[in-house]
Amino acid sequence: MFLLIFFFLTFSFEKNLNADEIQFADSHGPITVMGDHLHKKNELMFSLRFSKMNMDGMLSGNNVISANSVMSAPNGASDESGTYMNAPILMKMNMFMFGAMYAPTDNLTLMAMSSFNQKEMISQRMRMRGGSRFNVNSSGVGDTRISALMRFLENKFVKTHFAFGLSLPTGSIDERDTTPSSLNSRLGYRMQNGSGTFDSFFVINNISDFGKVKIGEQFQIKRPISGNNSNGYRYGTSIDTSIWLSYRWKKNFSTSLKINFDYLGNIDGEDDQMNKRMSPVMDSKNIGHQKLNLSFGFNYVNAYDYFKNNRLAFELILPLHQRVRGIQMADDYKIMIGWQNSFEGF
Ligand SMILES: [Cu+2]
Repeated sequence: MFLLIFFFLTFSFEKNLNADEIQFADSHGPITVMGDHLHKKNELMFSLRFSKMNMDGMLSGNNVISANSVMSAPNGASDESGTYMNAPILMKMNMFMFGAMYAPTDNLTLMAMSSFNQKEMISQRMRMRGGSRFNVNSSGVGDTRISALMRFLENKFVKTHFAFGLSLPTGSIDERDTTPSSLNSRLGYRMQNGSGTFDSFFVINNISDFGKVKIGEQFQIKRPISGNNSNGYRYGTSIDTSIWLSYRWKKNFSTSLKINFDYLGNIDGEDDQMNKRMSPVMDSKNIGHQKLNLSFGFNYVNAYDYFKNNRLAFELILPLHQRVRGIQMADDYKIMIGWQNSFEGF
């Protein structure tokens, strides 16, 4: 990824494109917003995104709690009375996302997206067991999303489209690693790569165009449609709503400010290979949240002949408010870097 950016910056100082050949930087939304734009008939676009997310410490509801209190106070572990034997301290997630978009007509764009995940979680054992730390890792392909984006309205000031999509369970829900209790124990819910279910989702996306200033809104709702997965559970409904403001400083450079609300409902069922007493991350009661995030980003479009109209975008996401169900890790920050390139005439 960084090599790619390096080549992109090094070899792009050649000849300027004519002004009318350059794409507007803000014709795409912030890089973490998926399916924010349609393409013209016969246009094909490829994208690569890299994201890094850190989670640090624990929350009970919306209060920060210490690792020791997770393991000493009765926290309602499984049967409302016990304590957890381990507490997660830190979690790191890297995600590489690959996407393709193709427009068979001006009013319809098809989109497919998948990912590769690397996750690491560091936990602390209870004092009775020495209080030492251990880490577990997982990696693999995540779930794959396919969707159809349909134009609803487009004029000089407003662009609105809908999308209907399906998330396919290509990510594993059987990630395992060595823990103090077993050499090969199933890892907690957040360490798994997929949901294990077919999920349907619906998106409404709206852009208001005020010239150099644009305001975008996206509403997305997703829910499982295939019953419980093969390990006996399904995630609740999730809602993701974003509103962003972008400003175009130059034709090929814009910055954005985004507020995003992220909701996940309660889980249905549980993975009975996870021992709830082991850790809050293995207890199905500790799933579900409401989060409010603030993001800063930029979009850049290469305006030189080499790598013509290749896009580079970045976004930093910081939590403003988090309320979790039960005891869960707290989001610390997330960054995303993305590259996009479109081709005409297919
Ligand atoms: Cu696109």
